[in-house]
Amino acid sequence: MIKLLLATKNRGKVQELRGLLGLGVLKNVEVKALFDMQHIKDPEENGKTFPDNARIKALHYAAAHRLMCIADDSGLMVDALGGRPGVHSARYAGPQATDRDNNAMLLEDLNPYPRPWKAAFVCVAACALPGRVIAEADGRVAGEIIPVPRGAGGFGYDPVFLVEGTGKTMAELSTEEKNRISHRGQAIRKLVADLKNQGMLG
Ligand code: ITT
Repeated sequence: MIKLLLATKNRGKVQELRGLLGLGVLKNVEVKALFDMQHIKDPEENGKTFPDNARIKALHYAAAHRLMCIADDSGLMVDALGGRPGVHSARYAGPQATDRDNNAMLLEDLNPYPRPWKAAFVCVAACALPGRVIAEADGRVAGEIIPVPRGAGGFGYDPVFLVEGTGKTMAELSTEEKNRISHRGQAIRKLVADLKNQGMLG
């Protein structure tokens, strides 16, 4: 049995990643999350890009726990804001910001700009063994920010992100529907295909 560690402290991501890696996608693989492990210090996420930060997290936890690790660095890029909040999405409204704080700040910052507020969710997933990154993949989904949040699913900016071509916000989709189209779903499916090709996962 191979142990695979999901190197994230975001419970919304854990739920989606478990859905993406479960249901027979992986054989002989036990999927663990950081919450199941002994606590270790977080890495400093000081990369300037999504791939930098995904690698930092995957390498940090792979070395600390001596396990194969998958990390994801993701965020929202808004055209009118020149691509912000980007890699700073988790802490847009400050170091202790909640999802609600971040959404409020985003809508405040977008207020002066004419709609539509075009945006995209971006994700880079990295897989590492202790000391080396063995696979990396990305995903992107287009949409627009709406001024009044809708839906109770997902996490983060999902209630204000209207998914292109669906008429629904990400928060109005079930986890399965979100995983089918999301930035994270795309990245993880590519990552898993690569790892299977390499014979690293069954
Ligand atoms: P870990 O680093 O522990 O994985 P994190 O939440 O800090 O958790 P990131 O640094 O990758 O992770 O920041 C991602 C942020 O981008 C996240 O907190 C949300 O604010 C936003 N985000 C990413 N994917 C999202 C999604 O699917 N739906 C809504 N918001 C998302």
